[in-house]
Amino acid sequence: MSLLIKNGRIITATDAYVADILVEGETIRAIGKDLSLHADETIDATGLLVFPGGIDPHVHLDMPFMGTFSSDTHETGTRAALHGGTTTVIDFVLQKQGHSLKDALADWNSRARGTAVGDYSFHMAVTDFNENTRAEIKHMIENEGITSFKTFMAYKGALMIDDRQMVALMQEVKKQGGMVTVHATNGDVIDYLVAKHRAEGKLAPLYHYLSQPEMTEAEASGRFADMADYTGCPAYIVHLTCEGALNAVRNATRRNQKLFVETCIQYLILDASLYEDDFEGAKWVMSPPLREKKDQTTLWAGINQGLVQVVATDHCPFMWEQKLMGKDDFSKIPNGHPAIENRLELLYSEGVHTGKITLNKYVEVACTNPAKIFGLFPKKGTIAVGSDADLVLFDPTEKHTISAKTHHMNVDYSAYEGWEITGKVKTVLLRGKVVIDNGNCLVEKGYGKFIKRNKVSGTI
Ligand code: DUC
Ligand code: ZN
Ligand code: ZN
Ligand code: ZN
Repeated sequence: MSLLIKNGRIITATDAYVADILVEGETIRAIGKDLSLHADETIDATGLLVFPGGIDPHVHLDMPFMGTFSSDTHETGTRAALHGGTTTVIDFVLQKQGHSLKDALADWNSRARGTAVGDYSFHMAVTDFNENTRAEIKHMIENEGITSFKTFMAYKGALMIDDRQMVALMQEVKKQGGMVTVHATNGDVIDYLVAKHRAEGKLAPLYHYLSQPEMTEAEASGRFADMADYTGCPAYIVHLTCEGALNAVRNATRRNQKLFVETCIQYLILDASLYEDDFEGAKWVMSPPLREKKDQTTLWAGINQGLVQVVATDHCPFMWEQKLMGKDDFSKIPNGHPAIENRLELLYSEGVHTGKITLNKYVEVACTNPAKIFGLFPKKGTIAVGSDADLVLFDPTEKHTISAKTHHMNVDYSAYEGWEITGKVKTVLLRGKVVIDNGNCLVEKGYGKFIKRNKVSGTI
């Protein structure tokens, strides 16, 4: 089966030019001007931009968390991702403290295999690093294609590891050719502030925000960077939100360290004023919380300076009824918000359309860098001969409005309800097949494949 995409404006992290793309089977066979090759089907992309399929390296699908499960399954979450132009996601397997990584992986495989609609991979969250876990790291990297290991410096008692475990994990992961990633906030300080606010009867969502001040993130980011530098382990900070944390990273770049930074779309475009409005603010209760306008400015600048390499989502949706678990106590509101479907269109509309970032930068942070950093490149993350034909045909002028009434995520509200967007995903190809056409999903559950990742070098 072959497919010719004619006359689209191809955008990669470095180039922008009008050309044709010949897709044969699952991969790109040729790219060129006015290709006069035979194809079984032709798509006219005149006037459209052609991006590589988006890669969201930070999503939580069907995840047990805070006494419930995130509401998107691997089926609904990856299908919604495809609607929004994201063809590959990296989801998190959570080790249970006292149990093995192997058991955790089996658990996630049983829910994702044969269910996902879009392609996916896993990070392994190490929540209990001991001699048994140590022996499993090599197996994960060499045999399972899982080359990144997530850690939490918060959520004590469930997910958090201490610094002793962190340094030991980093040494082992470095030895085996992997990367350590981190949720970098100071869990002890946060736990103290949560307890203090609760004791004072301050129970509204606003106090979720006030229990995680910028300092808690800046301190942990700096501490993590120092440990990574000491061990020489390639490292990655997920969902960095604020100026203080980015300044800690600036210090790390001075010593030429292999440290990458991800922010998420919400931290670029939403701010903490959303918490002022009674319980409605629960829609944006996530960790870390939304920050200030000055932090948005810092993050956009960080993207342009190359200090922030990735824009992800931390997609972790909960139904409104689940959010209501915390209606009398902010500390019981499940943390997370839905964005897997909206990331690319929001980043285009708020970033490229407003002139904050270039089209090339857009592709770099949403597609190419996640692929390079996490060992998916050049199979994924770019438009090149031999790469998977994961492509997004995008109309840069079409306007539309985000709403829970029309989104495809399994969640009954939108964190961006009523947002007017310029630019729309029209057609999406995943491994050579048209999976989304004008709002319709053309493949069934099970089309998505688990993608084994390569070892990481810590360079891009
Ligand atoms: N933060 C969230 O908001 N949700 C999932 C986990 C996390 O760290
Ligand atoms: Zn849609
Ligand atoms: Zn996190
Ligand atoms: Zn997360």
